[in-house]
Amino acid sequence: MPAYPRYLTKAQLEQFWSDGYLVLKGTLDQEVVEKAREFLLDLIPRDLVIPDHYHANHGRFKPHHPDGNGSFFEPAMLPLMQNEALYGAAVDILETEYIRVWDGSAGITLRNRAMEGRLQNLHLDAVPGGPEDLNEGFLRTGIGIGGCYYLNKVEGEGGGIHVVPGGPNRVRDIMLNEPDGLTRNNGWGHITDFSSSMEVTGDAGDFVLMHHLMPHSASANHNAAPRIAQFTRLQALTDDDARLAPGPDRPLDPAALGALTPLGRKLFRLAPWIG
Ligand SMILES: O=C(O)CCC(=O)C(=O)O
Ligand SMILES: [Fe+2]
Repeated sequence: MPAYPRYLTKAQLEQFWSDGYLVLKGTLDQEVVEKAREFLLDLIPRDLVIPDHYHANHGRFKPHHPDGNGSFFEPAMLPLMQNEALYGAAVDILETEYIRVWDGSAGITLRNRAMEGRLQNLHLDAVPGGPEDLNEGFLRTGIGIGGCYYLNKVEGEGGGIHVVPGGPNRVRDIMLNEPDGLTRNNGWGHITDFSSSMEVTGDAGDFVLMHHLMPHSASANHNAAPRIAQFTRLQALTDDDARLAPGPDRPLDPAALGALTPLGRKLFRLAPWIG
Protein backbone atom coordinates (compact mmCIF):
# COMPACT_ATOMS: atom_id res chain seq x y z
CA MET A 1 0.00 0.00 0.00
CA PRO A 2 1.72 3.24 -1.08
CA ALA A 3 1.93 6.05 1.51
CA TYR A 4 0.66 8.67 -0.95
CA PRO A 5 -1.80 9.94 -2.01
CA ARG A 6 -3.64 10.53 1.23
CA TYR A 7 -5.70 13.54 0.20
CA LEU A 8 -5.69 13.77 -3.59
CA THR A 9 -7.12 11.01 -5.71
CA LYS A 10 -4.63 8.78 -7.49
CA ALA A 11 -5.85 10.26 -10.78
CA GLN A 12 -5.22 13.82 -9.54
CA LEU A 13 -1.71 12.96 -8.41
CA GLU A 14 -0.94 11.25 -11.73
CA GLN A 15 -2.31 14.23 -13.60
CA PHE A 16 -0.13 16.57 -11.55
CA TRP A 17 3.02 14.60 -12.37
CA SER A 18 2.22 14.40 -16.06
CA ASP A 19 0.84 17.91 -16.71
CA GLY A 20 2.76 19.73 -13.99
CA TYR A 21 -0.34 21.46 -12.68
CA LEU A 22 -3.75 20.76 -11.20
CA VAL A 23 -6.83 22.87 -10.51
CA LEU A 24 -8.02 22.22 -6.95
CA LYS A 25 -11.73 23.00 -7.23
CA GLY A 26 -13.63 24.79 -4.48
CA THR A 27 -10.86 25.00 -1.88
CA LEU A 28 -12.33 28.09 -0.18
CA ASP A 29 -15.73 28.80 1.38
CA GLN A 30 -17.70 31.62 -0.19
CA GLU A 31 -17.30 33.74 2.95
CA VAL A 32 -13.51 33.34 2.89
CA VAL A 33 -13.44 34.22 -0.80
CA GLU A 34 -15.47 37.36 -0.21
CA LYS A 35 -13.40 38.58 2.74
CA ALA A 36 -10.13 38.00 0.89
CA ARG A 37 -11.43 39.66 -2.26
CA GLU A 38 -12.64 42.71 -0.28
CA PHE A 39 -9.28 42.94 1.47
CA LEU A 40 -7.39 42.91 -1.84
CA LEU A 41 -9.78 45.37 -3.51
CA ASP A 42 -9.20 47.75 -0.59
CA LEU A 43 -5.50 47.77 -1.51
CA ILE A 44 -6.43 49.61 -4.73
CA PRO A 45 -6.91 53.24 -3.67
CA ARG A 46 -10.36 54.63 -4.32
CA ASP A 47 -8.84 57.68 -6.05
CA LEU A 48 -6.83 55.33 -8.30
CA VAL A 49 -3.59 57.08 -7.36
CA ILE A 50 -1.31 54.02 -7.59
CA PRO A 51 1.52 54.09 -5.03
CA ASP A 52 5.09 53.99 -6.38
CA HIS A 53 5.76 50.76 -4.48
CA TYR A 54 3.01 48.85 -6.37
CA HIS A 55 3.88 47.01 -9.56
CA ALA A 56 1.60 48.11 -12.39
CA ASN A 57 2.12 46.66 -15.87
CA HIS A 58 -0.32 46.23 -18.76
CA GLY A 59 -3.40 46.42 -16.54
CA ARG A 60 -1.98 44.08 -13.90
CA PHE A 61 -1.48 45.46 -10.39
CA LYS A 62 0.61 43.89 -7.68
CA PRO A 63 0.16 45.71 -4.37
CA HIS A 64 3.13 45.91 -2.02
CA HIS A 65 3.81 47.28 1.43
CA PRO A 66 5.76 50.57 1.46
CA ASP A 67 8.91 48.64 2.47
CA GLY A 68 8.74 46.70 -0.80
CA ASN A 69 7.39 43.47 0.69
CA GLY A 70 4.52 41.94 -1.27
CA SER A 71 3.26 39.42 1.32
CA PHE A 72 -0.15 40.00 2.86
CA PHE A 73 -0.49 38.00 6.07
CA GLU A 74 -3.53 39.88 7.40
CA PRO A 75 -6.36 37.83 9.02
CA ALA A 76 -8.57 38.02 5.90
CA MET A 77 -5.81 36.36 3.84
CA LEU A 78 -4.64 33.70 6.28
CA PRO A 79 -7.35 31.10 5.49
CA LEU A 80 -5.78 30.88 2.04
CA MET A 81 -2.31 30.14 3.39
CA GLN A 82 -3.36 27.66 6.08
CA ASN A 83 -5.91 25.91 3.87
CA GLU A 84 -6.32 22.23 4.73
CA ALA A 85 -7.08 21.09 1.16
CA LEU A 86 -4.03 22.82 -0.27
CA TYR A 87 -1.86 21.48 2.54
CA GLY A 88 -3.17 17.96 1.88
CA ALA A 89 -2.37 18.25 -1.82
CA ALA A 90 1.12 19.48 -0.91
CA VAL A 91 1.68 16.50 1.42
CA ASP A 92 0.86 14.12 -1.43
CA ILE A 93 3.05 15.91 -3.95
CA LEU A 94 6.03 16.75 -1.71
CA GLU A 95 5.77 13.36 0.07
CA THR A 96 6.18 14.79 3.58
CA GLU A 97 3.97 16.35 6.24
CA TYR A 98 6.68 18.85 7.13
CA ILE A 99 6.00 21.85 4.95
CA ARG A 100 6.43 25.62 5.08
CA VAL A 101 4.19 28.20 3.44
CA TRP A 102 5.36 31.46 1.88
CA ASP A 103 4.60 34.28 -0.57
CA GLY A 104 1.08 35.60 0.16
CA SER A 105 1.29 38.22 -2.59
CA ALA A 106 -1.59 39.27 -4.82
CA GLY A 107 -2.20 40.14 -8.46
CA ILE A 108 -5.20 42.01 -9.83
CA THR A 109 -5.58 42.18 -13.62
CA LEU A 110 -8.07 44.69 -15.01
CA ARG A 111 -9.67 44.70 -18.44
CA ASN A 112 -7.13 45.92 -20.98
CA ARG A 113 -8.05 45.14 -24.56
CA ALA A 114 -4.83 46.64 -25.92
CA MET A 115 -2.94 43.51 -24.89
CA GLU A 116 -3.37 39.94 -26.19
CA GLY A 117 -2.42 36.70 -24.44
CA ARG A 118 0.67 36.65 -22.27
CA LEU A 119 1.66 39.81 -20.42
CA GLN A 120 5.04 38.42 -19.36
CA ASN A 121 7.69 36.10 -20.77
CA LEU A 122 7.15 32.49 -19.85
CA HIS A 123 9.31 32.14 -16.73
CA LEU A 124 9.97 30.14 -13.58
CA ASP A 125 9.61 31.79 -10.17
CA ALA A 126 12.00 29.36 -8.44
CA VAL A 127 15.19 27.90 -9.89
CA PRO A 128 17.74 25.45 -8.49
CA GLY A 129 20.30 27.24 -6.32
CA GLY A 130 23.29 25.62 -8.06
CA PRO A 131 24.69 22.37 -9.46
CA GLU A 132 24.14 20.70 -6.04
CA ASP A 133 20.38 20.96 -6.67
CA LEU A 134 20.57 19.25 -10.07
CA ASN A 135 19.25 15.87 -9.04
CA GLU A 136 15.95 14.10 -9.65
CA GLY A 137 14.83 14.36 -6.00
CA PHE A 138 15.32 18.10 -5.60
CA LEU A 139 13.83 18.85 -9.01
CA ARG A 140 10.73 16.76 -8.23
CA THR A 141 9.88 17.31 -4.57
CA GLY A 142 12.55 19.71 -3.24
CA ILE A 143 11.89 22.80 -5.32
CA GLY A 144 8.32 23.06 -4.13
CA ILE A 145 4.97 24.04 -5.52
CA GLY A 146 3.09 27.30 -5.88
CA GLY A 147 0.08 28.79 -7.52
CA CYS A 148 -2.84 31.09 -7.25
CA TYR A 149 -6.27 31.22 -5.72
CA TYR A 150 -8.83 32.80 -7.99
CA LEU A 151 -11.09 35.06 -5.95
CA ASN A 152 -13.50 35.65 -8.82
CA LYS A 153 -14.64 33.58 -11.76
CA VAL A 154 -11.95 33.61 -14.46
CA GLU A 155 -13.35 32.91 -17.91
CA GLY A 156 -11.41 32.64 -21.19
CA GLU A 157 -9.22 35.67 -21.99
CA GLY A 158 -9.99 36.83 -18.47
CA GLY A 159 -6.42 37.15 -17.21
CA GLY A 160 -6.03 33.52 -16.12
CA ILE A 161 -2.50 32.28 -15.54
CA HIS A 162 -0.84 30.67 -18.59
CA VAL A 163 0.87 27.29 -18.19
CA VAL A 164 2.70 24.83 -20.47
CA PRO A 165 1.07 21.41 -19.93
CA GLY A 166 3.85 18.89 -19.34
CA GLY A 167 6.35 21.74 -18.97
CA PRO A 168 7.92 20.75 -15.63
CA ASN A 169 8.96 17.29 -16.89
CA ARG A 170 10.57 18.88 -19.95
CA VAL A 171 12.30 21.55 -17.83
CA ARG A 172 13.62 18.88 -15.47
CA ASP A 173 15.03 16.87 -18.39
CA ILE A 174 16.79 19.95 -19.74
CA MET A 175 18.18 20.90 -16.34
CA LEU A 176 19.50 17.39 -15.73
CA ASN A 177 20.83 16.64 -19.21
CA GLU A 178 21.98 19.84 -20.91
CA PRO A 179 25.35 21.42 -20.05
CA ASP A 180 23.71 24.86 -19.83
CA GLY A 181 20.68 23.46 -17.97
CA LEU A 182 20.89 26.01 -15.15
CA THR A 183 21.56 29.13 -17.18
CA ARG A 184 19.63 28.73 -20.42
CA ASN A 185 16.45 30.70 -21.12
CA ASN A 186 18.11 33.65 -19.38
CA GLY A 187 18.39 31.72 -16.15
CA TRP A 188 14.75 30.62 -16.75
CA GLY A 189 13.48 34.20 -16.40
CA HIS A 190 12.77 34.46 -20.13
CA ILE A 191 11.93 31.06 -21.57
CA THR A 192 12.28 30.60 -25.31
CA ASP A 193 12.55 26.77 -25.31
CA PHE A 194 8.74 26.58 -25.21
CA SER A 195 6.46 28.92 -27.09
CA SER A 196 2.89 27.72 -26.68
CA SER A 197 0.97 27.96 -23.43
CA MET A 198 -2.65 27.81 -22.32
CA GLU A 199 -4.76 29.91 -20.01
CA VAL A 200 -6.17 28.22 -16.91
CA THR A 201 -9.76 29.29 -16.27
CA GLY A 202 -11.57 28.63 -13.00
CA ASP A 203 -14.13 29.63 -10.43
CA ALA A 204 -13.85 31.79 -7.33
CA GLY A 205 -12.26 29.64 -4.64
CA ASP A 206 -10.25 27.38 -6.98
CA PHE A 207 -6.49 27.03 -6.58
CA VAL A 208 -4.30 26.60 -9.66
CA LEU A 209 -1.53 24.43 -8.25
CA MET A 210 1.71 24.31 -10.23
CA HIS A 211 5.05 22.59 -9.85
CA HIS A 212 7.79 25.22 -9.42
CA LEU A 213 9.37 24.03 -12.69
CA MET A 214 6.20 25.07 -14.57
CA PRO A 215 6.87 27.75 -17.19
CA HIS A 216 4.06 30.27 -16.68
CA SER A 217 2.98 33.84 -17.24
CA ALA A 218 0.27 36.36 -16.42
CA SER A 219 -2.17 37.08 -19.25
CA ALA A 220 -4.32 39.90 -20.54
CA ASN A 221 -7.87 40.34 -19.34
CA HIS A 222 -10.43 41.21 -22.02
CA ASN A 223 -13.41 40.64 -19.75
CA ALA A 224 -15.39 43.00 -17.55
CA ALA A 225 -14.52 41.24 -14.27
CA PRO A 226 -11.09 41.87 -12.74
CA ARG A 227 -8.87 38.81 -12.26
CA ILE A 228 -8.21 38.84 -8.51
CA ALA A 229 -5.62 36.30 -7.39
CA GLN A 230 -3.53 35.46 -4.35
CA PHE A 231 -0.28 33.49 -4.58
CA THR A 232 0.62 30.79 -2.07
CA ARG A 233 3.72 28.57 -2.21
CA LEU A 234 4.66 25.48 -0.24
CA GLN A 235 8.01 23.81 0.23
CA ALA A 236 9.13 20.63 1.99
CA LEU A 237 11.23 20.94 5.16
CA THR A 238 13.96 18.49 6.05
CA ASP A 239 13.43 16.57 9.30
CA ASP A 240 16.12 18.78 10.90
CA ASP A 241 14.36 21.96 9.80
CA ALA A 242 11.02 20.52 10.96
CA ARG A 243 12.43 20.62 14.54
CA LEU A 244 13.06 24.37 14.31
CA ALA A 245 10.63 27.29 14.49
CA PRO A 246 12.39 30.41 13.11
CA GLY A 247 9.08 32.01 12.06
CA PRO A 248 8.12 33.39 8.63
CA ASP A 249 10.17 35.75 6.43
CA ARG A 250 7.82 38.59 7.27
CA PRO A 251 6.53 38.78 10.87
CA LEU A 252 2.81 38.47 11.59
CA ASP A 253 1.14 41.19 13.65
CA PRO A 254 -0.86 40.26 16.79
CA ALA A 255 -4.20 40.12 14.95
CA ALA A 256 -2.72 37.74 12.37
CA LEU A 257 -1.10 35.59 15.06
CA GLY A 258 -4.52 35.28 16.70
CA ALA A 259 -6.06 34.11 13.41
CA LEU A 260 -3.65 31.20 12.92
CA THR A 261 -4.81 27.62 13.32
CA PRO A 262 -2.48 24.95 14.77
CA LEU A 263 -1.70 23.94 11.15
CA GLY A 264 -1.02 27.57 10.25
CA ARG A 265 1.43 27.96 13.16
CA LYS A 266 3.45 25.06 11.80
CA LEU A 267 3.25 26.17 8.17
CA PHE A 268 4.53 29.63 9.14
CA ARG A 269 7.22 27.93 11.24
CA LEU A 270 6.04 29.52 14.49
CA ALA A 271 5.72 26.03 15.94
CA PRO A 272 7.96 23.08 15.07
CA TRP A 273 6.52 20.08 13.22
CA ILE A 274 8.60 17.71 15.35
CA GLY A 275 9.06 17.98 19.12
O1 LIG B 1 -0.59 36.94 -12.32
C1 LIG B 1 -0.37 35.85 -12.85
O2 LIG B 1 -1.26 35.20 -13.40
C2 LIG B 1 1.03 35.28 -12.84
C3 LIG B 1 2.06 36.23 -12.37
C4 LIG B 1 3.46 35.68 -12.30
O3 LIG B 1 3.73 34.60 -12.70
C5 LIG B 1 4.53 36.49 -11.71
O4 LIG B 1 4.35 37.69 -11.51
O5 LIG B 1 5.60 35.91 -11.43
FE1 LIG C 1 5.66 33.92 -11.99
